[in-house]
Amino acid sequence: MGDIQHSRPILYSFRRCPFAMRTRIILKLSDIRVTLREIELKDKPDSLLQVSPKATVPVLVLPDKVLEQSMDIIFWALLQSDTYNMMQVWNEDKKASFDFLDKLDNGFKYHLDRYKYESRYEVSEKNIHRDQAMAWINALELKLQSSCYLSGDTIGIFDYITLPFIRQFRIADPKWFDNQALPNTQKWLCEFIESAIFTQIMQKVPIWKTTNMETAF
Ligand SMILES: N[C@@H](CCC(=O)N[C@@H](CS)C(=O)NCC(=O)O)C(=O)O
Repeated sequence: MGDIQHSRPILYSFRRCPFAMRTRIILKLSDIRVTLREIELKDKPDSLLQVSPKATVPVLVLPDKVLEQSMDIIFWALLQSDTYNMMQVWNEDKKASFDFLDKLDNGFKYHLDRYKYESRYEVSEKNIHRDQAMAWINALELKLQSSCYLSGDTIGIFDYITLPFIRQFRIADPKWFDNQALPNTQKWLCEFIESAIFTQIMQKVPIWKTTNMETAF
């Protein structure tokens, strides 16, 4: 909480949403201050629906435009200030980068939802989706065998956009995940969960719609 500056961009966010998490990480690392409006997915505020009828989070409201996709917010933030030079590795092979993103946001996320939210989908297919998702994690494990991070020797954009989803995958069945032969992925995820940036972006904040309390983030 803190002194809210209304000239700041407004970020509609949901604490546990991996898309919103990755956006908050990059905003924080770019040192961009926003006014955070925490939402509940089941009870979205009208003002969010007005600026973004598709009604997913995150959404960033800027003076001249509304950014409705997590990666658009991330690219915008890194264009303002890329203190850790994160776009360099992204731009090295843009086609491969967008390919990676597609495998994460469409391929992996599809199976993750069907594994994690089994009550919404076919229960009998839960493990099929878990195994499909694992095929991609195994590819990450190989990559993490040859370099400390997905982005190379230092943590960067590929790690930050991916880690919140791997965390969610683990949470679906932590015991099972911890028993898999994924030493590099487990270490990488553990380091993230114990990091200062994770603590900062996961602080509990009041729901804006019900409390009228915005958060300086
Ligand atoms: N492609 C979007 C996906 C965002 C998304 O699907 N967010 C979920 C929460 S994790 C959401 O808002 N879902 C709407 C709902 O459940 O009503 C992005 O990258 O921002």
